[in-house]
Amino acid sequence: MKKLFATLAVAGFAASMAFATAVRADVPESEDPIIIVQNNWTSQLVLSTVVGKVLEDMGYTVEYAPSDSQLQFKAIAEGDMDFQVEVWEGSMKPAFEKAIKEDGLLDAGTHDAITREEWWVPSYVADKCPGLPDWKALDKCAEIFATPETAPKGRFVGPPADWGKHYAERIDALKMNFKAVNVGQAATLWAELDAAAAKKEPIVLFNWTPNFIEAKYEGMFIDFPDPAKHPECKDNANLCGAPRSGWLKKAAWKGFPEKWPAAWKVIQNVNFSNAQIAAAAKLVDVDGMTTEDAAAKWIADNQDIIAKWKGM
Ligand code: TMO
Repeated sequence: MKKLFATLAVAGFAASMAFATAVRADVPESEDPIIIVQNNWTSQLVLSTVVGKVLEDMGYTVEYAPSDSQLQFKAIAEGDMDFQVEVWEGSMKPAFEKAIKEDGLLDAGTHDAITREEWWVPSYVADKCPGLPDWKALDKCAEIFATPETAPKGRFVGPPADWGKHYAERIDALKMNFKAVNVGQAATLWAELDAAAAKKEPIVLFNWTPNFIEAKYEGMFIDFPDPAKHPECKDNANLCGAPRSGWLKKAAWKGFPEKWPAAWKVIQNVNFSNAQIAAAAKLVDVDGMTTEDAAAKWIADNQDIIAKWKGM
């Protein structure tokens, strides 16, 4: 009897050890680095660092790699990189969906945030151009947006090329009186906007929401034909604007769930709202923090949310 008890006790002890091992020593399930993609706009940089810090805190090795917004999806599908935190419908849907279909990229879930990426004007422009935000009204006023480079056509200040938007093609398809002049990086968009706003000069530029701009300037997106109401835009997207209520998703390498199961749970749970994304961008673009400091502050301010991601 004594012996049986001792045997049971040992078995029980061994079982509880095994349980403790399962909970703790399993993470990280692999020491290989989880490579998180960094793109070239602020909220993505801050929030990818937030996710990286959370995974590091769990014991994972994290590395960051810059990538192009269009080419990244195939690269993630092929395992060159493992996770991308902000996939925007308005600019990335075709490349994202192609990589899912052809290369086995994983859709790692949808954020609560509702997004829009579109031509945008600060509010004072509406006084100089009646009928906004309708695109035809904008087109009638094209000349007030002209610069020496584009006159007599209006200048549209377009995004960096890798955001995948071909506004020259939309301008052609809709026979608009504009010329697209693309910037090389996001900071140039905001420099152009600041310079124009200081003198209340007309400007129309690429912008998106959620973004820090909404904390700094009032303005409006231009309403192009709504793709939700124009089926012909399925065949020729250039005849329509971007989706007015777009999704925001996450993308991951197909081997992620098996290689790092606990991290996979976390990245599936990662879910940002419009306000959280705008706030992340504002910490850097308005408050002047570094990406690193902004991510640390975001984490300090959102402990309850991070506990939820971890299933705690
Ligand atoms: C992809 N972006 C949010 C910059 O439009």
